[in-house]
Amino acid sequence: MNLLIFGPPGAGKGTQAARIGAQRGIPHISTGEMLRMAVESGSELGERVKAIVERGHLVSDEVMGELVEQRLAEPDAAAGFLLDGFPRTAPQVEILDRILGDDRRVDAVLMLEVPDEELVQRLLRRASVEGRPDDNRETIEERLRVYRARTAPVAGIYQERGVLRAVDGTGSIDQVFTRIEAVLDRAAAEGA
Ligand code: B4P
Repeated sequence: MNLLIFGPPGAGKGTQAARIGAQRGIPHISTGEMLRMAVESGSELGERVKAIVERGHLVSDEVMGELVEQRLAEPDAAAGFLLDGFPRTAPQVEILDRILGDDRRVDAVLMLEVPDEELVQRLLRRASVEGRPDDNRETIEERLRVYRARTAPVAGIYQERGVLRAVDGTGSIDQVFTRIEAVLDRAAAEGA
């Protein structure tokens, strides 16, 4: 299955994607993680994106498209993948369509729904545990603003294509995972 996981910052995308990927035997491809690794390694790409990510802004569609295209060309993604954090803008949807071409398509888009107050609490909690530079109150507000303005419209595109699957992202990590499994089993039964 070719899957996308979608939702606001702090909705649990990375958390759930790691489990889904392991359970279904498909690679979990997180664009946020790819960017953080580039920053940590001090590569030329890392130098270019560091300030953008730390301010909670979006890296350009062209750079993200190249990164995802290279990753999806690797052999482990041929039989299915779970993309986490991409596409994050309407132009990135078009880029993904082009990368997948006529032979591959997105089978289901999992959209995790969590109220804003809970998102902020989760990210502030993570800030105290992991110290990610983009997890501070000011940047979190900015990431939520960017999400509403630029990323939320992506859901409408996949809704129109009939592949969007909303999942309640509140409750424990196990509870959310159980809901996702049920949604994916249903999607598979419907021939996705
Ligand atoms: P991401 O890494 O995608 O950051 P995120 O939206 O915060 O999601 P993440 O997966 O890390 O967190 P999760 O919700 O799982 O992106 C980081 C940055 O990279 C972006 O701001 C942007 O600058 C850049 N970027 C990435 N992709 C891009 C693209 N395509 N185009 C342009 N720029 C791009 O979890 C959050 C916390 O909640 C965790 O601490 C987790 O433990 C906790 N949690 C999860 N589920 C929970 C639950 N059920 N109950 C309680 N806590 C829970």
